[in-house]
Parts: sequence; structure tokens; C-alpha cells
Amino acid sequence: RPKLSGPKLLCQLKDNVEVSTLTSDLQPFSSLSWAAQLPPNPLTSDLGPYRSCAVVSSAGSLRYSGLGKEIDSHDAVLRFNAAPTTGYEKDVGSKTTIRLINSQVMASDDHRFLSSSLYSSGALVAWDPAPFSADLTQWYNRTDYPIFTQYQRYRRLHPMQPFYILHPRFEWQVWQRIQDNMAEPIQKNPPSSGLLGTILMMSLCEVVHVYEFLPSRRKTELCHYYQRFYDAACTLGAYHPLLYEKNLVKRMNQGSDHDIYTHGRVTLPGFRQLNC
Ligand code: NCC
Repeated sequence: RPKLSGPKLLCQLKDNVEVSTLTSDLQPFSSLSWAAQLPPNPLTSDLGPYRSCAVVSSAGSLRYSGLGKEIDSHDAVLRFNAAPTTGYEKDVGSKTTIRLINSQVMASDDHRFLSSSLYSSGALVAWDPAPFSADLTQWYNRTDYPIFTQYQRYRRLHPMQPFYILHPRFEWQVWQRIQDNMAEPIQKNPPSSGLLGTILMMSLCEVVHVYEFLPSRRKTELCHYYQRFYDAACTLGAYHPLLYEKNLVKRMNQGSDHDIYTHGRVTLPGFRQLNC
């Protein structure tokens, strides 16, 4: 299989991946009693367009990066899971426009999802690993973590905060782009939040800057910038096809290798900017 160049990869992504979210009119949800808690419109019609955006990975290499001011200078900032800003502003900034969370975070007691103020700024977007090619009813009856019960509880407590759930089709469309561009078979687990969030922002922004997804010279085994926990698998992947995701992002990067080395910064065009 020939290796596609960066511009071709970008167009392939734009043409084959759609950021879709669950809406209140969608079966099987539309016939459930709580359907009205789901947004009436998809995320992409409510949020953006933004000019310049930042995606902040949770990597330990953000520690001592001093990137906070640069990150906050973007029009919109996406963060992941339980990654805090309080106490880490110098390195990661303080603006949160969108927070992408996996269903494990919503369900685990440690993260105090329903009560912590960590989740209260910006719009929330949740996702749950669904089995490859499962339909929505199959997934609804057997989610990985109780994403829907937690969603309903959160919505009752915070009815005004925008809160979307990604359609599992999006996860697998992204997965297929990774697989089609790799010579060997990759594990049938969904891509990490990092890549899903990057592609989400490519559909909302003119230009997307991703920080410490491709590690800089600060590369470390420290898993997260906010926790004293060391594991190289956080950067290289185990459950998620993270190494393959990073390979793809490296090929699509329009910034310099020097930007990666010094700032851990990748620059990607928004889909609307591409002439495919
Ligand atoms: O660790 P996590 O991800 O929350 O990180 C968000 C995204 O940042 C990128 N990352 C992170 C650390 C690192 N050293 N290098 C990186 O490149 C990755 O792209 C990652 O997706 C997830 O993807 O949702 C994940 O969530 C955690 C965990 O569920 C949450 O942090 C809540 O505790 C997963 N960890 C475990 O299940 C133990 C992780 O595998 C993926």
C-alpha cells in the first residue's frame, strides 16, 4: 500500500470522517423518556467556526513547558478528561472552550464527575468505546461504561451547560483512516481521546495547534502533567493505537520539526481550509 503524502491524508480524513453527535430526534433515543436532554442540534452547527484553536494533550511533557500564554491566545481551547488548569496555568493556560471526556471518567468515583467544578467550564463532549460496527441500539444496551445514566444525572444538575455525546460511527471512521494508512493490522480499539479531539477541532477551526501529542524535547515517562504517575504506555499506547495515531499526525503536520522539538507543537489546517 503506497504511503499517502500529508495533503492527500488530510483530504482523505476530510472526505471520510464526519464529527457526528447524538441528537434528540435520533432513533433509538427519540423514543426514550429522557430524549429531550440530548441537544436538538449537532455539535458542529452549535460551536464555532473558530479561527485559531489549541488542543492540549495531557502529557507529562507539558510540565515546565511555559506554554500557558500561547495556549490561551487561541480562540478556542480543547482539553481532555480530568486534566486541570488550576495550579498549572503557566504550562497549560486557563481557557477551556471544549472538554472531551471518555465514559470511564464519567463513571469512576475518583473523578467526581457530577460534583467537581473541573467540568463546569465550556462545552462537554463525551464518548464511549462501542464495538466495531455495532448499531446504536446494541451499543445503548451494552455501553462500555454507564455513559447514558451519568449523562442524564449531569444534565439534571447542570441543565444550561452544552453537553454532547459523540456518535460511535465517528470513532470507527477515524480508526479506519489509521488502519488504511498502516501496513500492519492495528488493534480493534477506538483511537485515543487525543486524536478524536484533534479531528473534532479540525472540523470547527481554521487552524489547529496540538500541544505535546507528538512529544517535544521534554518527553518524559511522567504520564500526565497533573499526576505523579510514571508509565511510558501513556505516550506510546497500549489499549489505544496511539503510536499509529501519532505517526499519522506527524505526516499531516504543516509546522516544522523544530516546533515539535521545542514546543511539542503540531500545526494542522481546518477542513474548511482544504481544497480537495
Ligand atoms: O490519559 P488521557 O487519555 O486522559 O490523555 C488525554 C490524551 O492525551 C494524549 N496523551 C496523554 C498522555 C501522554 N503521556 N501522552 C499523550 O499523548 C493521548 O492522546 C490521550 O488520549 C483517553 O484517551 O481518553 C485517555 O484516558 C485515560 C483515562 O481514562 C482518563 O485520563 C481518566 O483517568 C486512559 N487511562 C486509563 O484507562 C488508565 C488512557 O489510556 C487514555
